[in-house]
Amino acid sequence: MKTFHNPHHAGHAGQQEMFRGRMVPCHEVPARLDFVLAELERRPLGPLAPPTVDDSDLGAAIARVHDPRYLAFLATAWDQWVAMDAANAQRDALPSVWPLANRHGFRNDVLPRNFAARLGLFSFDSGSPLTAGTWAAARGGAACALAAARALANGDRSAFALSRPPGHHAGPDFLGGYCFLNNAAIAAQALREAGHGKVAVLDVDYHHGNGTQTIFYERADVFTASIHGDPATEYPFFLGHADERGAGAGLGFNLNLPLPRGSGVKVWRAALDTALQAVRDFGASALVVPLGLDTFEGDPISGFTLKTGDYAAVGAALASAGLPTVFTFEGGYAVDEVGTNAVNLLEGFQK
Ligand code: SP5
Ligand code: ZN
Repeated sequence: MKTFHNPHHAGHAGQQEMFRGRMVPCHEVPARLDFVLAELERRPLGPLAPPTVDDSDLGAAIARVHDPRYLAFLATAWDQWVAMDAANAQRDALPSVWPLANRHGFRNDVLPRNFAARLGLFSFDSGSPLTAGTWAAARGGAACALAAARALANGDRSAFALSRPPGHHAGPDFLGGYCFLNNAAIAAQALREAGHGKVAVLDVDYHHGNGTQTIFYERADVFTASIHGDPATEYPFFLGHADERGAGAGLGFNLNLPLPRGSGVKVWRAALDTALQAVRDFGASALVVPLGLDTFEGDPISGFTLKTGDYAAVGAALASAGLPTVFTFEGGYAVDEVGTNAVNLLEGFQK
């Protein structure tokens, strides 16, 4: 399979995230991607290249899944942050105030004149620093997703969008969970437009793909499934429960498979079989897999116990769906092992 890697990823390098009342070093660091690249050099899956998509195509593909007001904010957020105070150029932007969306009549139709308020309006956590290079990196990641979808349209069986920042927590008009643009959703939408009538997204990151779920929640043409830590105890907490099945025309086209923290490979693989059966029943002709490796036992912020030796079989199980497949790189914070685990899975898929 071809791998598209994002040459702008390292420009997004947050310093710190908020955790339990303190600022701690970011988990989502450039070295994550470098470890995957290094492993791909040792064990190539196929050609490796930066994405070549033209700027206006890319802008259009992004605008198919994100709101214009959010994109206008994100494109200039860094400049707005620095305009607020020149000293901000040395610091990342993090939100500290949020509307209670859909509750108590809080408004989200009025764009606040204060930057901190705008940042809060378009985000849901204080763990996702916005830096000078964030927009270029996020756009480069989206370009990888679009290039991967196009590779499938040109007949490739699979493609890997090796991008960071990750994407599956980013919604139509919100960032969070280290994510800014939803690469998996961009790939899924591009596959729809390339002629696939039904596309499935099967999210295997430890965390619920709340952004992707939200983007497609009322649609019957994109089936979304996610296997993740139970939001009753695990991030992102406010979405990802089993009773969220879609709405309107999309009712029945979202499947959440929350598992207790501490779950091991046996339970996880059973959930994967359930999700794969649902993808078959849906009748998708293409698949997008938001590929998080934070199900790994050594992950510092997650709670499943999959082992390095388990991932090849996960890849083989995903291949058993028999569908053209785009993988997007999502979480996985055991930096030293993330490359081995990712390539194990992708090799298992390709065998
Ligand atoms: C893409 C992705 O995997 N995003 C995950 C975002 C998780 N952010 C919240 C992390 C909270 C960390 N808490 C555990 C720290 C233990 N030392
Ligand atoms: Zn994750």
